[in-house]
Amino acid sequence: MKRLTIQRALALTAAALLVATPVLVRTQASAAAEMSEGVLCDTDPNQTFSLTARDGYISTPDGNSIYMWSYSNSKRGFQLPGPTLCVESGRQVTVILHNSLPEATSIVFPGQQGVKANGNPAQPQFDSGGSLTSLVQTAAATDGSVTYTFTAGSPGSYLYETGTDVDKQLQMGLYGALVVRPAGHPNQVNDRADSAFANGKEYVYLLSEVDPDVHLAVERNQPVDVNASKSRYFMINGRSMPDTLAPNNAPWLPGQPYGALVHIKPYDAVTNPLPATIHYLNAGSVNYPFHPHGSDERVINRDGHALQGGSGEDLSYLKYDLDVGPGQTLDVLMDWRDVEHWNATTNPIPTQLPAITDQLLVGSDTWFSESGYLGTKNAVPSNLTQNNECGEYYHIAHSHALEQATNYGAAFGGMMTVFRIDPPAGCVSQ
Ligand SMILES: [Cu+2]
Repeated sequence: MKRLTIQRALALTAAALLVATPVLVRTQASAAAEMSEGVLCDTDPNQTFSLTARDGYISTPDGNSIYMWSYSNSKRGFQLPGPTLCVESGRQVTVILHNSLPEATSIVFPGQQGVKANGNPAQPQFDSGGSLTSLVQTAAATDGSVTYTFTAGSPGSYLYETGTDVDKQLQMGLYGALVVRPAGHPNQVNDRADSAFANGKEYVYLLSEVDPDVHLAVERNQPVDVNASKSRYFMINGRSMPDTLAPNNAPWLPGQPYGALVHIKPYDAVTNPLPATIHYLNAGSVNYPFHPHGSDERVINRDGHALQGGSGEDLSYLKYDLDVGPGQTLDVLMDWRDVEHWNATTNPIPTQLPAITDQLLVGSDTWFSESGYLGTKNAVPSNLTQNNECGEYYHIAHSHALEQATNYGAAFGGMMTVFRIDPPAGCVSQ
């Protein structure tokens, strides 16, 4: 199976919205070795990155193909979003931008101080008539380049994005994530010890949107009216549901290398004490009220700064709906706690679960394991396909602006993914 179908996404979401029971999803775990889960960082010992602004295409789950502009690692091909750059706080960062696009472009680093462009202070650019042409020095069209340097600021996540013709170029895809890590503490979000996260359980959710009409006009070299723009696709890491569930580097999404499936085990004070972390970044033009089901998340950073008082008081807070504003970043810690400890023999769920056929939109397949117990996988009716590996749970997570949870208006899709919770012992297929 090359791709999760809309039908499955629909069934998944319907199940998640209607019943507080586990639903099923097929992951691509059996695929090639380079596929993975969680953040994929570009790193460099000298914190020097060479990016090329180039064009390419992304695919959407409804079969569309959209012309994009984006930053890529100069040694690799087109990708959306730009590479996730991971650096250490307090050290110099160098970003060399090469431009292969037909117009000038640039990068701004919101939240970073003392940015220089070709050794001069980064500053707005004006034409001879005094009109603003760019928020920062540019790389000229077709083959220009510019080098930006700065000292990486406080630990947390930041956007990097175009500072030139921003309404158009941001819509076209010129954005990426910058993760600044605390010096000496790569497994903490910020300098606070209580921001530690579990090894390998770090996720970036770079949220954005696409109006395909704008992209078609740019591809055809026609005039663009960004004021008339209406976005139709809403994405996490350049992908829309159900492509968000596919692993990193899924070969059928060559220009969209970053997945968005959170994959964890329940909190346990001894065996799994640390939470996962998710970095939410909004590269779009409207609020994205991102809404994970199943558990709150603890917001510990906003715009790259720890939420704490002047004396280090903890000002983090639990939130069920994360309102990520345009240009904003939120870093959260999340875990999943088996609060009820339901157990089929020692602590059974005190109600009769309705039959599968009463709960789901049943076609030739299903997501449901026929069991509400974590780690238990019951048989499904003979006409249905069992997609559950080991009785794992799935919780839907999506934009609660429901038009953003669509692919060109078709529910359910868009800015949506799932959080997968495996049984405490891990996932052993039954
Ligand atoms: Cu919801």
